[in-house]
Amino acid sequence: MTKLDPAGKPFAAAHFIDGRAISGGKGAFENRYPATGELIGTVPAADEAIVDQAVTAARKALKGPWGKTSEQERAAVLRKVADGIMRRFDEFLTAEVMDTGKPVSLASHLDIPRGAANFNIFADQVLTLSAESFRMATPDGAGALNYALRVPRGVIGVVCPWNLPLLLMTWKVAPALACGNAVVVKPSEETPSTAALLGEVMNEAGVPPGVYNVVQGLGPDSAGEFLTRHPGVNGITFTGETRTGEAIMKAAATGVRPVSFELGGKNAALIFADCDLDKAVEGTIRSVFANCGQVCLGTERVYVERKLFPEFVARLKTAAEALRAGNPFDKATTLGPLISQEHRSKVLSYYERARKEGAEIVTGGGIPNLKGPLAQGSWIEPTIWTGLPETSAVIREEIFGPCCHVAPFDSEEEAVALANDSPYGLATAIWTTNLARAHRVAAQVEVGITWVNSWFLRDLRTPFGGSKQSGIGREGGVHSMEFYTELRNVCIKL
Ligand code: NAD
Ligand code: 6OD
Repeated sequence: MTKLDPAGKPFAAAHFIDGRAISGGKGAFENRYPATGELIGTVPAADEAIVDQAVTAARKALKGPWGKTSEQERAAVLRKVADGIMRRFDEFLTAEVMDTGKPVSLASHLDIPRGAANFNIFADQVLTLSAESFRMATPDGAGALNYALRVPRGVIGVVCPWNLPLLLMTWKVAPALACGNAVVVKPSEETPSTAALLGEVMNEAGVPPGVYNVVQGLGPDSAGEFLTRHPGVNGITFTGETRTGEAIMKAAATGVRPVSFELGGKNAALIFADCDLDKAVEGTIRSVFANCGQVCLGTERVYVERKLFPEFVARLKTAAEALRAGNPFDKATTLGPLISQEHRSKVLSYYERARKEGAEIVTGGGIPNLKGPLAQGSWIEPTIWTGLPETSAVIREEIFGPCCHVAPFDSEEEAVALANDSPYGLATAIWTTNLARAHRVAAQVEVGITWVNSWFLRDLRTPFGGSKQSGIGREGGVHSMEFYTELRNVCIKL
């Protein structure tokens, strides 16, 4: 047990198949606490046989009572799952913090409540789900009636990242189950625990065995690849890096399986001189540094109208330096570590690149000097640069760390052009008090999600997803239901 964990033994992650936690497969991988680097568990990695066992259990469940449930019955079960997460809040919180190192101040407000909220919103959605009908004329005058039936797709493969593990996994599992599918989840190898713990909650809520399954493992030549190329999987939903999405899309091509992808981003914030400065600084600090910058919607490019530029950079520096790194279980901690030493090396390589390319380092740029057990964790300084050319890899590539580059702009047109100059198109934050400008700019930025005077403010009924290389499809509200069901038209000659 780690010296920093006040809540007891971390949850031991395993596969969860047909209603039971099981181990086995091909070897195992380590689960480390990012704040200290301590080993907190050894997790079995699924081989092809384990993945096949999970997919077979899911197929069998679809043929059992689950396949005959009504929308009302499934909504009631989903609400029990939401209640189960809230009842075991502290266990989920400890497991998530131990896996990720994120501060409890964040996980207790975002990750765990959203895990429960995802089940409640899709319990609501499934009760109002409809499909169209059309009457048509026929030559004999009798006419015909068309109506569409909405049916579950079948077995959904759910491949998840490590940054918001419970939130992003349940964002897909909840609508998939609401629509009557069965799922096989592949959590990230960095964060195996909450998906396994959710298996216990599924049992407590009365979800039949085989409806919710979890296979642990890595990506290529491991559980991720075995799951996505398994012919018993009818659809794949994935959140993660764009390059991984390309590999999964190739796997899905065999058997022509549909995909829904939420991928990477290199998101811009546009700060106009007419903004409410306090709110713009506070919002930008959150969008750059929340979850130690490991949020796909996070800002890594900040563009500020020139006359506000010096003051905004100075305010951002002060606020970034006030972030408090420390024990994630301490409620006053506002900045956790990165997910792993490997990820820290990647982020540090961009810090080095920025230095070599002549960036002005406004703050940060290195590793903080933490004492005691934290000294072995994957900590990194929050970092702000200015002065790099827009062609720099630091400005073009997703870093996924607590850092941003700030550059000035002179006109609204220039701000829009800068925001759009990216292969990604996930999110933009616009800070202005000019409502006409807000509408004008929001209509021109090539992204799936635009926030005006806010960031990561989520109504779960709204379409969520990315343009360009940031994703395929939209999830959220009725859009999730579109992916997790198939429409079958019935034409009745009257
Ligand atoms: P990742 O792509 O490395 O891994 C995601 C998952 O895919 C893991 O479970 C991994 O094991 C699995 N995987 C890897 N290779 C695979 C393969 N060949 N076949 C099948 N599965 C494979 O992503 P990550 O590092 O876990 O997460 C960070 C990335 O996720 C960032 O790029 C971030 O922007 C993105 N992300 C996007 C969103 C969004 O909503 N658009 C949300 C969160 C994270
Ligand atoms: O809020 C959500 O539904 C969502 N998918 C958030 C994604 C955050 C990315 O890190």
